Amino acid sequence: MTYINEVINATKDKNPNQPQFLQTIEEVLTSISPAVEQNERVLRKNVILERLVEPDRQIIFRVPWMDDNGVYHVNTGYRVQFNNAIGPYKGGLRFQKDVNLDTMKFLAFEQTFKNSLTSLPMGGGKGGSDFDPVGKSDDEIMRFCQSFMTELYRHIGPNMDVPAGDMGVGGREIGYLFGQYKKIVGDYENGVLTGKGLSYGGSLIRPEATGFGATYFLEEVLSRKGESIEGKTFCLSGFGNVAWGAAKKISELGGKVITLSGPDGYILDKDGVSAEKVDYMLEMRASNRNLVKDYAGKFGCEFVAGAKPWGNVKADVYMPCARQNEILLDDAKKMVALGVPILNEVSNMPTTNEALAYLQANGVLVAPSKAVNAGGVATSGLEMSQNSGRLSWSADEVDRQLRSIMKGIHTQITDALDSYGMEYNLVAGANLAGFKKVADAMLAQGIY
Ligand code: 2IT
Repeated sequence: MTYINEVINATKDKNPNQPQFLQTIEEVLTSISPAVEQNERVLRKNVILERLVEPDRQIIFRVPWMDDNGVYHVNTGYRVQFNNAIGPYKGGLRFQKDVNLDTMKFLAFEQTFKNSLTSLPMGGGKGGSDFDPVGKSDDEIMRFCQSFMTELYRHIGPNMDVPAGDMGVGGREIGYLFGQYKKIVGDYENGVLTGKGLSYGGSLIRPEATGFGATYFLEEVLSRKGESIEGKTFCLSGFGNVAWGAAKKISELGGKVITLSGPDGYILDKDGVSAEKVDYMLEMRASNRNLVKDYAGKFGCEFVAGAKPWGNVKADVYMPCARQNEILLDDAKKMVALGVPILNEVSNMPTTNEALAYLQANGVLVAPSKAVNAGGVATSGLEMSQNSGRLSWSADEVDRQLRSIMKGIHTQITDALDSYGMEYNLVAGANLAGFKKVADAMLAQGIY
């Protein structure tokens, strides 16, 4: 049995109830086989793959909080510190009702490779809670964040572990989390969290960064074919922060976003989501209703209940911006039948492994999320740099660096593929490039 298969099998035996974690392990490890085969003796001796699939630390804690009626509740909090070979643990916090340890481990593992691709010194971590923010009042959100931080503070720090937002955690939540951290710790260490408000150490362009970066990455992919965003149609899912940034940049560059989605279904806006419609997405998120049909009500377009756009709406590019595993094998089949040529994954792991294999076998160009959405965490890295230097850069400066980082990620991928004599496969290339830096750092630092 190959080294990779041994490690995949052992990981399966050890984590039988963690399908999402196993999904990403299988996807990543199988695609780095050219690198592993080339250096197998050294990697084996140093148990690199075994160490790569075992988180450094998994913290699980109780989060009690009081609702507005004086009733107490208890949720579970998590922080998985996966790998700090190349820098302090870095990654978002997700508040969503179906979050569990499996979700946290898959996200933290992905984050390790993604952060490596940004070229900035950040290790991989992820955290969150099964707290459901939908329908909660502002005061309830604040009390939950305070309770969450009352435990988390002892595990994080500007040089140790730097959380940020993810689903259910935006600027408001980061503000409450930071306030509580500062109250407990005393020092004004604003580099402990990213995604902060501008008045207390946040970075311009961080809110837009994931969606902007995803669009810049796509520009690199398209430019290889002599194409651009202009005149193309896009199906997006979600309507949160990430979809908002993408819609804003795509419409600025002359593309047309024709779908958004929510847990209730999707909207089809043939005129395109642009200008004030993009701004309205922010209101939809702030309302805490979590319904996309509000958009159709406001702008008078079509709303399709209980469905996703995948395979139902034809477009030049699909950009899932909602959550993991939203494109299943059936969706992939319909997508191929419709003739959609490009899948630019923005949400983390939006495609199942079966769907991914089908798309790639049928000529769909898939750009993987760990490259495409890396602009979010990269700009968090730029926020950390500004905090360390006690500086704040202009929007143009941050945007320029973000663009150059996204271009650099694409170059790293093509360089990695070239070095193994492989054709243009962005999924394999991203994993190979992400792996190389982390593995080199682990080898250099010895077994610990
Ligand atoms: O999935 C992600 O990369 C994020 N949620 C952003 C993490 C960060 O630290 O900015």
